[in-house]
Amino acid sequence: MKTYSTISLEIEDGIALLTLYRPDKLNALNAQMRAEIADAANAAERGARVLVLTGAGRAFCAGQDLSDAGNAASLDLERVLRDEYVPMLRAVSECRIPTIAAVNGAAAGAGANLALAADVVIAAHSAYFSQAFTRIGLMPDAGGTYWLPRQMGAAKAMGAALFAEKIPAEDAAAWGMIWQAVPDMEFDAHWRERAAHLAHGPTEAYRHLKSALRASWGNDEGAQLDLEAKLQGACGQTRDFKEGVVAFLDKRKPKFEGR
Ligand code: LHQ
Repeated sequence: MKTYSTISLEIEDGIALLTLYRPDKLNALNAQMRAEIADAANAAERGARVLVLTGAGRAFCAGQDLSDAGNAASLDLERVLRDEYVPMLRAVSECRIPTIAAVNGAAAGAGANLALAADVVIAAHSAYFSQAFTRIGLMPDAGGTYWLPRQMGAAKAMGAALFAEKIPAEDAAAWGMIWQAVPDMEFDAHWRERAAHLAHGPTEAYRHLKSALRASWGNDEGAQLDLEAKLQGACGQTRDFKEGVVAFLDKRKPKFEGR
């Protein structure tokens, strides 16, 4: 397994666990970390059946490292976003296996939006999300203007972006921004159980449902029905579908192999 300097990646029992590992900086993103996250997400896609992103220490990720290269204000933001953030975000959002962001603490700026790039966000009750950007004179980036209105509606998205307040995990869940907020004591066991569930699921069906749900934003009903037919046709060719039906008829739990 490759070693990284700003993250760790462990793959076990079909679960790839990517831990952001700069705890003294609240896992703020520097250039090295962006490249390593992209690389690790690609490796996870090849070697696991689910990818989990989490943070070491008390935060998930505090967004752009504002002390990077001396001072983030001297960065060419457009270049950094295009060349470094986009590949990282797309490696997560377009990952062919299910992705979970296990948000253990603060998720601010690009750190919040990195979490939103995952398929499922599970947050500890003590965690929070902040579109911190306007506090430093920026607008949301790293996919925030794409995901926020889609996940929690235009009104909440606009408020979150303009006020840049901390949104507690439970509010984030109530507003539809994330999948679930769970008590701190249960958080670790909970996301591990969810990850194991997906790691033993019908991986091809997950892959197709992800692309269908994503495509729905740009499709009309007819196009979407057509896409569903095509992708369900592909699901129907898998061993997991056959196993699912046989297991149902045998009244037992299916044993999915992910193909
Ligand atoms: C940090 C950071 C950090 C460096 C905490 N950087 N050290 C994209 C393109 C390119 C450039 C521009 O930006 C973007 C997108 C973005 O992400 S912009 C938004 C960047 N992020 C932020 O503005 C959030 C900054 N951080 C905070 O507001 C706070 O740290 C939060 C609210 C996350 C947590 O507050 P506290 O729990 O009170 O912790 P703290 O502020 O004391 O931080 C602990 C340490 O972590 C501290 O270092 P120190 O040496 O004093 O212990 C901070 O300086 C460091 N840290 N965030 N983004």
